[in-house]
Amino acid sequence: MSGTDWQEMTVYVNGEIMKGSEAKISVFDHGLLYGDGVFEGIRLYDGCIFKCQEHVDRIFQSAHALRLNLSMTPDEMTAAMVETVKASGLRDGYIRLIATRGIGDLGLDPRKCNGKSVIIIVGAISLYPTEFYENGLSLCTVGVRRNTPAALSPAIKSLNYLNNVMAKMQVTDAGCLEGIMLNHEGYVAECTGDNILLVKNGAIRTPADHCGLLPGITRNAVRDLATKRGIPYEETVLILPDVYAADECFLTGTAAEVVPVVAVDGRTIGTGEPGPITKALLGDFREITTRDGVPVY
Ligand code: PXG
Repeated sequence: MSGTDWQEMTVYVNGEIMKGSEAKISVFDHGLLYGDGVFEGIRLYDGCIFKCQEHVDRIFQSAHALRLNLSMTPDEMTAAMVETVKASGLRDGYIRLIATRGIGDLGLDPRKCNGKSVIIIVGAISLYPTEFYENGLSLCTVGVRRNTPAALSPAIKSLNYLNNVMAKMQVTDAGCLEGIMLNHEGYVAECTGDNILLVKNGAIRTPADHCGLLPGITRNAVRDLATKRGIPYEETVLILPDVYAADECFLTGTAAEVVPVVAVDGRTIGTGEPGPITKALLGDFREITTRDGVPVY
């Protein structure tokens, strides 16, 4: 999403709801000082928080991996999101859920933190222009490798997103909107903020979690939709030539939904137009967005 009109967004900070222009957190919050926190990006479709349970589960898993005790239960977190969305009055939008280690001192020691910063931001969403859903995206491969899981697992959706930010700069320099990140061994991992999936001989192939990526909630939704259609779905190890030789390629993500890819590193993918399986899954996905979640109103 882009940061337009942040002043007018609705923000929850530790139990209080206010306008974006009034929301403040401490300069001593370790989320700011060290990226010591976790987050989720969630969509609101026609008054329904899409895959709410899955996102709440994932933020709790990310927090658990970082030994960060969230100051509320999953149900309380869902209730806080519902309350913030209601206060915004929006039916369609984007929800950013953030939890940090809270206020500490200027040292790293997490024991000194109060662990009490939960922030929820509700605002409008800016999407990829519709032409990309109709004509497809062109990707490049970036030089920045995805974090090695032994250092900081990409499966943890932490506030330390510098790996992705550095990659995104290369994407932008190359004149693209999204780009492929390889893992530390040179296998395909994912994109800077989206998962990547291929179609080859009628089957879907996507990098397995052990390749070092964020297992996307949108990707899981697409896996379930593909299974319903009887399309084989495999999580495996992929190299760039697999991508170049695919019949179809598409990305999944909360913001992107399902977006076709028609070129990678100057090679045309398939026919050079969004493929039939990609289009079918995009249609299926749009149908579940208002059903598969928690209704707010
Ligand atoms: N990989 C990464 C690295 C992500 O950050 C996804 C895959 C897709 O996961 P979901 O669960 O959304 O299907 C993400 C999530 C942005 C932005 O501004 C993108 C994400 C999160 C926050 C911001 O582009 N994508």
